[in-house]
Amino acid sequence: MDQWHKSACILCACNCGIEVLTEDRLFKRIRGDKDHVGSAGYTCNKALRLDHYQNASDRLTTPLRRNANGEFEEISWDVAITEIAERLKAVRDAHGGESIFFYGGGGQGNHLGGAYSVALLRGLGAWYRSNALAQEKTGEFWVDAQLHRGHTAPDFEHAEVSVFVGKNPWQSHGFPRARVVLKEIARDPARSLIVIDPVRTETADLADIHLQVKPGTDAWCLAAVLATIVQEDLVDHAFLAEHTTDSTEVLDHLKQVNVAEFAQRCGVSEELIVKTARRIGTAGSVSILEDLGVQQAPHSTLSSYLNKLLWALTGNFAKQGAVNVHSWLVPIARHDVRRDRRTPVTNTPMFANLVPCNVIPDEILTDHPKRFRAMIVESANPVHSLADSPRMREALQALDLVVVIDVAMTETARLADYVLPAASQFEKWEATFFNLEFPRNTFHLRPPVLDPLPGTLAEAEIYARLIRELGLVTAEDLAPLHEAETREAFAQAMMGALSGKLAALAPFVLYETLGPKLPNGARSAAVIWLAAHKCAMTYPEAVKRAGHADGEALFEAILNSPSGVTLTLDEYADAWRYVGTEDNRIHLAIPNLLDEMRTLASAQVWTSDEFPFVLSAGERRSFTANTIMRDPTWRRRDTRGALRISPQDAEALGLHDEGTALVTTTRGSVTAAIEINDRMQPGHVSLPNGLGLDYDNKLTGTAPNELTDSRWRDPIAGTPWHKHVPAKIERLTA
Ligand SMILES: Nc1nc2c(c(=O)[nH]1)N[C@H]1C(S)=C(S)[C@@H](COP(=O)(O)OP(=O)(O)OC[C@H]3O[C@@H](n4cnc5c(=O)[nH]c(N)nc54)[C@H](O)[C@@H]3O)O[C@H]1N2
Ligand SMILES: Nc1nc2c(c(=O)[nH]1)N[C@H]1C(S)=C(S)[C@@H](COP(=O)(O)OP(=O)(O)OC[C@H]3O[C@@H](n4cnc5c(=O)[nH]c(N)nc54)[C@H](O)[C@@H]3O)O[C@H]1N2
Ligand code: SF4
Ligand SMILES: [Mo]
Repeated sequence: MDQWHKSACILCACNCGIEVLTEDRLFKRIRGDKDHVGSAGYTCNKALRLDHYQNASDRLTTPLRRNANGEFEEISWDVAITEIAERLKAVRDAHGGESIFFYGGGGQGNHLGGAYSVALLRGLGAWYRSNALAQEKTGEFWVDAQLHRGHTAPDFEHAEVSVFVGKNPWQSHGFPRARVVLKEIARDPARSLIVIDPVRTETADLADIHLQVKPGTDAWCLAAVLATIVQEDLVDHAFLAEHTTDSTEVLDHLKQVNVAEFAQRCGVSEELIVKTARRIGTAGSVSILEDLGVQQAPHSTLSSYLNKLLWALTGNFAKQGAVNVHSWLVPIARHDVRRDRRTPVTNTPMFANLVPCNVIPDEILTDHPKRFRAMIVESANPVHSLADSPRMREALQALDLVVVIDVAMTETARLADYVLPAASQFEKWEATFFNLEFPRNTFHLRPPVLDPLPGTLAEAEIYARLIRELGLVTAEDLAPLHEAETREAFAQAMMGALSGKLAALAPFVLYETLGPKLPNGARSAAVIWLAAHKCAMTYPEAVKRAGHADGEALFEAILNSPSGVTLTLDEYADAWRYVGTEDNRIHLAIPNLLDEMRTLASAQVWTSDEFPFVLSAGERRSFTANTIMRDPTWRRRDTRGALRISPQDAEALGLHDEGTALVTTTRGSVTAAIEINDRMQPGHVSLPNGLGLDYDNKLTGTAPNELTDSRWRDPIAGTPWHKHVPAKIERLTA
């Protein structure tokens, strides 16, 4: 029988609420969920195509083991769990738990399973982990930590001036109901949209000011805008005096910037720089969002810092329409300034406790005694998504053990020793911890739409089976928790458990004890119980204002709200409560970045006579979704995943639409279909993200990381320069 089910889209971090009409296991129709706390019925074009994820032909349905001939053979779950536990134990006993490295733990739509991975890792003594945040956001997290210790939320719905730096929200979203909000801003003559992007993007089409920088020159552009704000004295002195430290030092640095010179360096007229500075400097409220265009380009950490100085120097904080620090259910993006953790082989700093993605192969491909020996990959496809795919393949092959947990046979799974089939995100209880809003922060726990595909398991159950097999927790350990009859008694027993040896294994303990008592098979939601209690203890007033008396009430609300709940409701001044510095001020000076800004005066370029183009490898387009959608027929537009090139460059190279070109970098050569596109400026070409996947033994498009080099990375955060790859383009066919 046909039935509508509430769920969420899993293709980007917005996780818009959806309703799915099923027929047997098919997703017949999909529409926005009007009751959803975050999206209120909104979706983009992509959500409607989710059947291509759910019912893809390369779904895994049985555990696989690589045999002596290097081929996969099907094995039972029991054999898989026993053997993997044994081999993990062997690696731990020989080289220490820290030699077991974990990558992933959640994609755009699924973080619940990853919450249980922590218990397995701690139980094994494994400390090193990473995920995609360490190839985009860790530089920004580090800057946030220096400035205010929190993580900020923009408020484009109310901002008088909205600024996007290296971000194309029309395609990539990144905040709720993006297209509706962008159109509202564009229609309102009292509000302004400012876009900094070398490409005339769909967002730039709507903008009042488009600063069409040369690729990789944002630091010059941002410094010039900031310097104008300082030199024309548009800073908010009262805000600086009351709420910040070191402002004099920062203002002095910016006074010395030669605006005309920097404007020329980034390819934007001085007039437009000044116009931008005045608009930002005189606005009632300003919100700013940066993304991959700066985070995956040269000077990325410096650019993050300069972006944040834009709102800080103009006092656009803790008020409507401005930038605010938000609450967390689970802090996925926080760097602790008091800890200096480093990677074991290369001694590289780890921001937010994550191994920088670009150093991962260096931590494996070495004879250093502390190198990683085993790797567990869950909900990620690092062979495809990390810089330098050839080197990632080599690294995986050098490990003693690789275990991949995924729904599909991916490029990474193909190189594993064991592949474990996960239930899809519509076949289990699921949620993400992308709860990053202010003043109303929301969370959505989704019940399953379908039963699991036979042979698959939820990640929580996979980790639990491994922990049981390893014997990390005994029946006696769990007895007091099993005996608790009421939720109150359970809470007491759990608090006791958390102060003892079980603390590190808390997610597993909850899964085993509270989990089976939860209604409707919501066992893997058990870990949320602890998060809800922590949330209510950390932000008691904001949680009460959102309608939850305490942690228990919040947990109940989460369990019983298929369209999501409001976690915390704040007043704007509360943003200061989330600022974690000892003096509750924003600490403006970051000395090494101020030094880096000074070095901008001596011009730097990364292209050369041999590689004259800047290739942005991995652009978000109307039909890209990382590597979540593997079936190429989901794509209604840009079906070939074309290389976009300006008409001027195409003419000079003799390229034609529909033709192909050879793209060469220091790392390799690929052929790509050509699309001549006047949105591109001369000297800049772009390839879409997430293409070049092997589906039904057929490749479509170009895998961007066959062309990237892990050595091109931010010197501070170790994040890649995917948007700035020096390249050569040659004509192959007309
Ligand atoms: N459709 C779609 N949406 C997605 C995703 C997807 O795969 N497809 N992925 C999601 C994920 S994981 C993420 S992280 C976000 C990323 O979202 P975005 O960061 O918006 O995505 P990109 O298209 O990679 O890059 C943004 C912009 O950077 C510009 N750019 C390139 N070089 C430079 C430069 O030197 N300076 C500046 N200022 N800009 C530059 C590009 O022209 C592009 O418009 O998108 C999310 N949303
Ligand atoms: N060159 C270049 N490289 C890039 C980027 C770029 O712009 N250019 N962007 C980077 C960015 S910002 C990101 S976020 C990364 C994304 O890259 P990754 O972090 O590797 O993640 P995804 O491509 O989203 O892959 C998610 C994996 O999860 C699997 N999956 C889906 N549902 C489930 C489930 O329920 N359980 C399990 N166990 N698995 C599931 C999918 O099959 C897929 O293999 O790529 C990065 N790589
Ligand atoms: S891809 Fe579109 S529908 Fe899906 S979560 Fe993102 S914005 Fe919403
Ligand atoms: Mo991302």
